[in-house]
Amino acid sequence: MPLSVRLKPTDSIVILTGAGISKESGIDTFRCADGIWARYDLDDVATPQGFRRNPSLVHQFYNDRRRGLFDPAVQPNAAHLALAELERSWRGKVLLVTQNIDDLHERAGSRTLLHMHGELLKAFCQHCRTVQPCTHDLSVDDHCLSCGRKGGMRPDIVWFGEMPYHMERIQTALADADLFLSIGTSGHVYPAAGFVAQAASAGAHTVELNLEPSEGVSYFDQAVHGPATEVVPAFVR
Ligand code: BJW
Repeated sequence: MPLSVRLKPTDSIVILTGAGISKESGIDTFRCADGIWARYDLDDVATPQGFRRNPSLVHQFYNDRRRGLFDPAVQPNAAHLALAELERSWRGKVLLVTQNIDDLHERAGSRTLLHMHGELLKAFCQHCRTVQPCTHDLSVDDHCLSCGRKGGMRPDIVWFGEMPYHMERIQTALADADLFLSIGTSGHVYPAAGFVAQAASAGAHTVELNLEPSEGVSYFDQAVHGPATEVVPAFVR
């Protein structure tokens, strides 16, 4: 059903995306059978403790994924494009919150976008705590572009046990949302998995668009299951 049938033209929309929206662009998900956690132990590559134990392994993990973004075959798909078009055409507020660390929403044209789990194309200096653009491979020998010190650079990624970014802005938007859309996420990882309950308690209509029922499907008012490139454009048109 087109969004305009369900909402007033100035209503506020919050959209949460996860790895499933980028799957058809050639980027792996985490928890599918062929996903990233089938090849890597998350304790090794997605925790601060893992980084302290073996920084080179973690750099290699994110360097490979960063290089993947420059593969000419990796492009925004119809779902990313449909969300960018929704933001351009909707008169009310649209906030796109992504758990993804790729840049496909930006490339599709989305502008009001928060990366709650960080970005592959940024690095963070643990010495001076600055965030810097990063399109190259990182290593333990890198020097910070800001303070010049060596050995403190890490990918600007939120690992397990760390506080996701932009939480205040996200909570404010959820409290004001009339529609909450969750797209391509399994609902395993908090706090993102809790957003549906927060939006619902604020009175929003909540919709899941995912390949299959997620962990939290029962919390949604409505669910449409299928590939993102089909169900997202059809839902937001
Ligand atoms: C398609 C498709 C197609 C496929 N079309 N769909 C016990 C209870 C509750 C919480 C905790 C707990 N113990 C620990 C915690 C906290 C922990 C947590 O949630 N752990 C759980 C595993 C239990 N969370 C944290 O530590 C977070 N921080 C935190 O909580 O801070 C404290 C805090 C307190 C209070 C308020 C706020 C904060 C940090 C989480 C960091 C997550 N980091 C990662 C890795 C780094 C980024 C990276 O390397 O890319 O982020 S983990 C990984 O999972 C990644 C993702 O962003 C995240 C979510 O995954 P996502 O996107 O859902 O992907 P998948 O693969 O799981 O699902 C894909 C879906 O797409 C599937 O459903 C498919 O069906 C579907 N699909 N093809 C449409 N074509």
